[in-house]
Amino acid sequence: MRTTRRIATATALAAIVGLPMAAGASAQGQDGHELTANLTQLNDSGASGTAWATVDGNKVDIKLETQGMTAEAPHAQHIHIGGKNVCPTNDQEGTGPDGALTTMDAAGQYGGVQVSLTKDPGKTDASAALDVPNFPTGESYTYSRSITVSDEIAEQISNGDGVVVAHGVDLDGSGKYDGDAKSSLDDSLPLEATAPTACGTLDVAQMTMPEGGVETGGTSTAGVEYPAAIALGAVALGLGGAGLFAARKRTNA
Ligand SMILES: [Cu+2]
Repeated sequence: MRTTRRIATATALAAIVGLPMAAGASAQGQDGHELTANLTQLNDSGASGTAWATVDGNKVDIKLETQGMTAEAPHAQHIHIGGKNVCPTNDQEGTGPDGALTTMDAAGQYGGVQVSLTKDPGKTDASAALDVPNFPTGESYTYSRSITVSDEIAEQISNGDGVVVAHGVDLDGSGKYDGDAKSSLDDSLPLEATAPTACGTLDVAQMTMPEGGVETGGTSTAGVEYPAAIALGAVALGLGGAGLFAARKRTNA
């Protein structure tokens, strides 16, 4: 009798301990505070990427993985808010040389900088929009940071009103940011340093942020929908980034 009671007690304890964990996991999904963005190229940059964001109160955890960026060059990156919440298309003509799209050319579409995705210890508000030393560098990089934002910005991002824009593209193939054309944001910088290179709208998540670090992100099965998302991504790679973007928009509509 005594043994039976002990087992029953242990089972009850397990149920009690297990319950909050299960409730927490489902509540996170139902709140709709998980968002993802598929970044596709602008300015024929060849750049692409994926962003995951989770909003919890005033805290935004964001992770970004990129490919095909201008190598050995810094990439300013931000959450833009306040436009029409859309990205320009890759073939949209701008006011730069040979129709290059400048950051300001598309401000009406993706809005202005509200969060600067700098590395620690860089500031993360709009004042750090061109904090070049604190932005990630390289052809493909992974960025991850927990950022505190205002109530208003947290709500806007939660609602799917944020757009992730990465900047910096070597338009003339010289291997670095140069040329006579000046940045639309700061005329002490070349246009190439700030021209948008990839853009994606932060939509309510269809895939879960990878657990843990970069190393496990690509193969994680922690999020149930993530393996399917990888398969979708692989198909879309064959079709080109724009195909994925169009497909996602139709799915969301
Ligand atoms: Cu930006």
